[in-house]
Amino acid sequence: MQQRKRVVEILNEIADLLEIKGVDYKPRAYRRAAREVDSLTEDLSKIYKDGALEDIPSVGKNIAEKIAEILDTNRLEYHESLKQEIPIDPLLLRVRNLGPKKARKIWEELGVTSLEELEKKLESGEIRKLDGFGPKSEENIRKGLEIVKKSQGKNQLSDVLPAATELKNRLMDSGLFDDLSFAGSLRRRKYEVGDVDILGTAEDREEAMDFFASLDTCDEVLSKGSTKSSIRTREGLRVDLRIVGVDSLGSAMQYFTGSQEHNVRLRELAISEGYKLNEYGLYEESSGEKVAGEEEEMVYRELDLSWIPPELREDRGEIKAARDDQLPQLVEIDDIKGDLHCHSDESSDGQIPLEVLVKQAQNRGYSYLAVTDHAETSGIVGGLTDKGVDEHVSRIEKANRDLDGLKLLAGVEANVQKDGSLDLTDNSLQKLDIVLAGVHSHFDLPREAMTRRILEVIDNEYVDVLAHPTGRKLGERGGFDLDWEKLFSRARETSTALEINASPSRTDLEDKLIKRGVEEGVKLSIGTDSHRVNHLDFLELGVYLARRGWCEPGDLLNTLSLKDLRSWLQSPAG
Ligand code: DGT
Ligand code: CA
Ligand code: CA
Repeated sequence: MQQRKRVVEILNEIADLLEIKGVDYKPRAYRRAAREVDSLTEDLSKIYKDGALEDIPSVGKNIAEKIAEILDTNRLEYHESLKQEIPIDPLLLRVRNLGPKKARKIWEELGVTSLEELEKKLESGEIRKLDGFGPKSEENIRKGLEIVKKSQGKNQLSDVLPAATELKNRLMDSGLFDDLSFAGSLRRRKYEVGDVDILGTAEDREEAMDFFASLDTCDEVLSKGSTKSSIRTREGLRVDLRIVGVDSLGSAMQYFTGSQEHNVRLRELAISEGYKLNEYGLYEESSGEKVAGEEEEMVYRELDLSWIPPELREDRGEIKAARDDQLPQLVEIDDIKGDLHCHSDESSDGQIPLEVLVKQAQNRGYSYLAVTDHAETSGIVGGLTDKGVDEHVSRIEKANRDLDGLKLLAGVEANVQKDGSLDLTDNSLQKLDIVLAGVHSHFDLPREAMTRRILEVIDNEYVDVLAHPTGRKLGERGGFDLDWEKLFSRARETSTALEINASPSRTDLEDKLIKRGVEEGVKLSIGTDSHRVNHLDFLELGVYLARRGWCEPGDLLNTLSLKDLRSWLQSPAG
């Protein structure tokens, strides 16, 4: 799993470096291959073992050999030599508004190869003096830089969770541990995770730690002791393992799950109630007697709180809610009846044939799946036109005739134009079961204009769901500047759902805004925005995100039965 990521990363970096060199079309070949490898559902090392690398679409002999070298040695000579030639930190290229041409220019003229140097040159005003840059471009680069800096050292949950789970299973399989769980941000299911925290008990701590440090995925042992050890894996992920005593497992879980803000608040409460709280237990201040430690739930219980699901532990009112017995009954994966944002191969950037979408939905036991292809002008030619909508609807109808227990919804992801209008006529929109509308251009409008634009979309009687409402892309661009109060209340009034886009690079709405939406009584809709078959798995991430946003089943469209969903979609306000 992680090896695949490493291959994808290297292929993309090669493309970046070749672009900086000004090489033609080769970069595109590497990028295409990277995309294909990224969307494989089969294990890459198995494909390699079977000698079938060249069967991967867009992978020819040359790239196949390179992939093999990465799988064998975890590095690639060709990549290393390119990096020598062009010493630019790949992170620099992630800065929005700094394409390969500009990156090359600031490297050649100002010697900038890293984020730090870029920041210095922005501050000294040297960037704006370069040909083709100017104050506006300086400002944009500065914004882009902030975003890349913020995501530095963070990993997406979608990458970390499978890798960490595999590692935890291997530890467990050794038979040396009695019990192992995730703690930290991973247990809280944050969409970006710094390091992985694993916590457990073991009879022979030394032996257990020796095993951990000798895992073949371990690239470097950062520290090693009998209660805590840290390693860096070959894929660059840092993992902290803590072994604690059985009698303090619960309080250690509580402490190391965090968040730090939640812990500070909890400790304050404990003190005000006459207790002392740390990772070893909850103690009565006066007598020193330990009243909880073995079980996490008891730590909360003794403080007169109900147990707080880890996703809520961010100091956003969860402790008061736990005290008042007002915690939400969070949505669970089993409550979900379908995916409301998927692209078939009718979208030019989509790759999933309709039959495959059907199969995937059936495998997951969905009652419905919305096929929401792009409309024509979403910056991508080859989307649905008004004429295409008729064909799309009849294709979906035809597919539904053979289906039992699952229905496809004929949908579209229409494009929001600069003035808030859509790129399909009302006549087309009304033929569809579900209409998503999303912004794919003009991301930088000032607050007032952007708010007016989005309200226009919400007011459109045909729009059911506002797709990826903030437009953010992790590590690339921030969300729109919007008047959220207005937006939430109008969405509620018009029964327009706001999307929880589960695609890892979007995670949009984010948890804080989801929570506010829930408080305002707005409906939310989880969609994976699948373009490749393995993207359908993102649904799970969408549920974690919804839980972090305090969503109960009733807040989501995805928990409705097909019948109720249809009537919600058809009701005049829906
Ligand atoms: P990350 O790794 O940056 O995604 O975020 P976390 O939350 O996993 O943070 P991490 O790995 O540094 O520590 C795990 C948990 O341990 C953290 O959520 C709360 C607890 N913790 C660690 N250091 C401290 C501390 O100095 N004070 C308090 N109150 N809690 C701490
Ligand atoms: Ca952590
Ligand atoms: Ca840690």
